[in-house]
Amino acid sequence: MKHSILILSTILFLTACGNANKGRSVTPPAETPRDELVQRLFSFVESGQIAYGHQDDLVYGHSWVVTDVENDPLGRSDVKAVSGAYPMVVGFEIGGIELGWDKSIDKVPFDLMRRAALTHIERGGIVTFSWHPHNPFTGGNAWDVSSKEAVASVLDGGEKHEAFLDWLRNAADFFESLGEVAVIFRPWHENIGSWFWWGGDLCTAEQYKALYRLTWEYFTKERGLTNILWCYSPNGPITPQDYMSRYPGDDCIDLLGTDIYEYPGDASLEDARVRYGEQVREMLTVLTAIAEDHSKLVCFSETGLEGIPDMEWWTKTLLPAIEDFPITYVLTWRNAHDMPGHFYAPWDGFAGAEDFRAFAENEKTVFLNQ
Ligand code: BMA
Repeated sequence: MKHSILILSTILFLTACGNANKGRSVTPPAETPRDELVQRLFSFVESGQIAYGHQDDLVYGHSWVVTDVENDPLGRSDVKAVSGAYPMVVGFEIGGIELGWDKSIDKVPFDLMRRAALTHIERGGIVTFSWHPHNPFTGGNAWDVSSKEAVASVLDGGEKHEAFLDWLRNAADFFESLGEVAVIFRPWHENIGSWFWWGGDLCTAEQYKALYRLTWEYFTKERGLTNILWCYSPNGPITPQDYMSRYPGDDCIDLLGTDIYEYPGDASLEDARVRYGEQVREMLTVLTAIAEDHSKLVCFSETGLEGIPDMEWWTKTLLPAIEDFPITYVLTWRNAHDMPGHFYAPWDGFAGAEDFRAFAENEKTVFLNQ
């Protein structure tokens, strides 16, 4: 671990300052919101801690939803109701923005999302955005994998290229509207599996990389959106070769992530717990090694056990799986207010809340006390 920390200590200025400063061993002052966010993330690694994150935490929970877009104080949170603190990281989903919708695919008004993101940052928290854009070729949703032409069609020279640039413009407009704050963005995630139109069997590695780079170049070069930390987050567990096979490049990626869920299926909870622990440790070992080689930070970008039937999931499954790795944060998925069984964090009245409190109080984890 000491070794990892030493190597990771070089990441900060490599990421924040680019290669010009390669070899220096002092931390530069944070000059931009982006530098500051890199330093925040790095500080968790340095102290051997892992920030906790929850998707859509401030805009709805298991049995409530914010309806007053403009005036709600955004003080409610399932995580806070149980642990007394907000998650340090809050994730938001911008699917639907590409079509100019005023609400996301998870029915969160974008005006509310913007206000919640800025409120969370103002309170001292960190914000990450995911994106499940519609299929630009078929008109279906992100999960429409009926055509292998979708990715090719949006690349330069493809028949949907111009229309796709409009989609990117809509997404970039949203990020621009956040103002001078730094956030994490992890588009084109879970790309080794084949359940999204940009998945492993749906395009070649070169096409995938071109899609990611087109997005990054449009945001950074065309639009000057330089306060975004870009996360690459394939589904895991996969081999290092598979992970790197579609890696868009060191110049455009800041954070290496992975999405792994616990799926008990027909297995007993005990077997599922063991399998999940092995998968997560295997993948975080891979990520840590790649991160050292490429001077990047690591996050566990999505995880969870739907409905949390395991009353000790937090301290006996998740924590042991992640605690030995220098990851900046772990994010569990959303507590849908309109799907009672679709939750990945506890809520007020949930039977397994005690174990989550122990997780929150553990010295390894970082929450936002406000
Ligand atoms: C999935 C589910 C869906 C949701 C999607 C995007 O995992 O939670 O209900 O629409 O993520 O947030």
